[in-house]
Amino acid sequence: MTGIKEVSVIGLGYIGLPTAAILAANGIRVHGVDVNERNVVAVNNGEVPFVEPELGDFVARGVQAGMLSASLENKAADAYILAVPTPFNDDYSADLSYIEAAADGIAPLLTGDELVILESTSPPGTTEHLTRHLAAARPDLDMDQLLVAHCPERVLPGYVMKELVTNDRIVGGMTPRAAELAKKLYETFCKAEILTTDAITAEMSKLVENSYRDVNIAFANELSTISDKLGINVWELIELANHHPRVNILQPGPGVGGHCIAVDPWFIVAAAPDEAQLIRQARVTNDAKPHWVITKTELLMSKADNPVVALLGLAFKKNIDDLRESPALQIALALAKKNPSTRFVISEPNVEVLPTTFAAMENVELADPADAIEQAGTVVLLVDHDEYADIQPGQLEGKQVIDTRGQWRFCDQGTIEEHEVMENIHA
Ligand code: SAJ
Repeated sequence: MTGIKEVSVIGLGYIGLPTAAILAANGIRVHGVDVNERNVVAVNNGEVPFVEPELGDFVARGVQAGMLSASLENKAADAYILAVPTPFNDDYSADLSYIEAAADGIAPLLTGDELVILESTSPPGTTEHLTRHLAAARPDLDMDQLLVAHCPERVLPGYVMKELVTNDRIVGGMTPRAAELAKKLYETFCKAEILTTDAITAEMSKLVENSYRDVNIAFANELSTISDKLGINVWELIELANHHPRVNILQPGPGVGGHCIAVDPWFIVAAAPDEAQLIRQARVTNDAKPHWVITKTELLMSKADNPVVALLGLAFKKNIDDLRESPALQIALALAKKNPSTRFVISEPNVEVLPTTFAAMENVELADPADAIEQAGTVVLLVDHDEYADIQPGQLEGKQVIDTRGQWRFCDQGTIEEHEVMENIHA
């Protein structure tokens, strides 16, 4: 038992809402707070304002059982979980204004011995900054009693409700007591190992995990451009190299999207600019990949018999509807803008209309994948959605093709210039 009966979760987004819902399912009364009225209304109706498998059931059950509610206003609780965004500024330093605003919201409610947990991915030192911010807002309180901890989220979008239970967690306390109490709270739903440490190590561990992945993807993306130059099929190359027992190269793609892997490494760079050379270069390499795909596509377009271009996928990764920070979207927008007289037929099976960023463009339309391919002389696969797995070599015959994800192994991303679909190459 934690002694914690009521928790307030500030920020009902991709992390806050699943955390609120799973706590509610495990006997904790949860009050969610969000600045967006749409989110608040949705939650109180037992609905989820975004796509995340299984979350809808949890929210509906929590609300029905009277264990989960939401509002625009903060409410006093035994523990507060802050799950608000930490975007970066133009100079790549972190924008802590959302954390500060959340702290300002709860400060008047504190009595002095509550647990305050920061879940937002944050630069090293942020939990301490939060503690000082609360202390400055409430000079009347004895801050030694206040228990502040950092417990970074590590769940993969699309698998959040499972990974909340099965992923190991790191809990870093400003004091050992804060870490222990936070650990007890997470034990109510997390069945994996919960490891305690200090706050700054927990902050760094989260950033390091995502940077590790970013560096590995940058290596794969660099291999894809090297392979292109040397006329090697990068997918086959990586598959072969990964047969070594100690090699595990990730997959190249059109770039790295999402709100985590493309952001978090910058927090390390900002904290240690002279030392974080490799981490910075990985960001630069991955950010350059969409431009490489754009150039490559334009080259293919100039060789195609038919001027229409099919772009397959806009999401930042497979089988999700999330278009934010998506390299596929970035590529599609840039191509359509740079080539106003070319018609782009776009497929994205997870959305019903094109995003408003395309609104002023008359040369784009949404279509299903088979239609898009049939109409086009150039086909660019940007996301490896399941819907594209069945596309047959025959459908691409005679077309210029670039497969940025290696979904169609019969296509060799490396030698696009002389590209003709190589039917039956693996037959
Ligand atoms: N990608 C590649 N090649 C790969 C793997 C991914 O190009 O081999 C691209 C994806 O297409 C996507 C981007 O990288 O554009 C990020 O996708 P992802 O699936 O690697 O990660 P996210 O951003 O969905 O979630 C990550 C996860 N972190 C790690 O795996 C270390 C997740 O566990 C974190 O909770 C999440 O970041 C977060 O919120 O920080």
